Amino acid sequence: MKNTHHDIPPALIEALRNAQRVVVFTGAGVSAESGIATFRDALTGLWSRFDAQALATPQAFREHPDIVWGWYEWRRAQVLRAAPNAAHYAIAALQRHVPALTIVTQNVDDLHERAGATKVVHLHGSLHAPRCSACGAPHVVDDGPATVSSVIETHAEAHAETRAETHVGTPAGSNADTYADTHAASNADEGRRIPPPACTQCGAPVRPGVVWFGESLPSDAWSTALHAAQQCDLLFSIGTSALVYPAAELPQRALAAGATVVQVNPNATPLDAHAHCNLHGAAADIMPRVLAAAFDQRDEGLKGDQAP
Ligand code: BJW
Ligand code: ZN
Repeated sequence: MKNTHHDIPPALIEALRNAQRVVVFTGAGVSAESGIATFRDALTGLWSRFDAQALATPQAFREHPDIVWGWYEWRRAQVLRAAPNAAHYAIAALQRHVPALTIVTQNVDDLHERAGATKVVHLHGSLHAPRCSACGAPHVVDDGPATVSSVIETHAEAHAETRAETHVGTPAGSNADTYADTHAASNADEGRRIPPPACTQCGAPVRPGVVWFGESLPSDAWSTALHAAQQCDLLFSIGTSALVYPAAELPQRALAAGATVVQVNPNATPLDAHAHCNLHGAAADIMPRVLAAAFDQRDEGLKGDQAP
């Protein structure tokens, strides 16, 4: 079933129609066409001199809590303003056609759910579930329109080139003077560095409810995902670089258990050599066509045709 063009192979259509258990494993590429940058895209605007891999660590939060919290607030506001795209809708529609379809996502947004998907397993947590960094108590976020606008506007890209930057995760990142000077330098910059709120139970800083490098995945999410991958007939790996472990094990586990593995990605990944079928292209283009080809539901997966 090797395939390198956009046509949906008949063998895939057949496999999907006959499948009893399907896993849809997604990464940042699925949300790219909703305007949310993928994790390994270079950061832009005010964040262009920062390194996402360095920011997404417990060490960065310990050393620069207001930079890290500000970055996550900026991303959370972006997600609140974004809408699901045709890939999210097509995946949610597939869930209604297949006897059992588990969505396992590495994404920290909620666009699968807003497209109507149910039972979404979040391996890397959520932007919308911050918790205390010490006692773990959940923190209720203020998602009022004024809050969202303020976070977006104080990050306006127009200011990007006019101020000094601090490099988190580089030698400059531990330079307290650079950090303090930058922090004090400009009111217009305030939205970028936001001190995390204090826990109402114990006073410790609240942290984003995501899984950083070096942290364990939530054990219930991981065991559900692993079980689903090992039991499925067909696994789609969509919009992920397949570089981050243990999540990247899931397609390998499915292959080892005898499942058909289909990858949807415009670019090469380490999974190319192992997947039974590589559909090279954007998820928002390909997934509605997979749905239509298998279930003749041409309209169902299209963006906007279903109320979120
Ligand atoms: C499109 C598209 C379109 C574009 N349509 N597609 C084994 C080997 C080596 C290292 C390790 C290992 N096991 C563990 C590690 C260490 C580490 C790791 O994997 N490091 C790698 C970088 C090598 N893993 C961990 O630390 C994990 N924890 C762990 O292992 O715990 C045990 C332990 C404890 C203590 C000590 C040691 C071990 C935790 C990993 C947590 C990852 N968290 C992040 C951040 C979440 C919060 C946040 O978002 O800020 O999760 S990292 C980041 O990567 C994020 C993502 O979910 C994850 C995956 O990224 P994804 O989704 O694949 O995005 P991209 O940007 O990489 O790729 C996008 C893809 O889309 C590209 O392929 C594009 O082509 C494609 N695309 N447009 C379709 N329109
Ligand atoms: Zn607490």
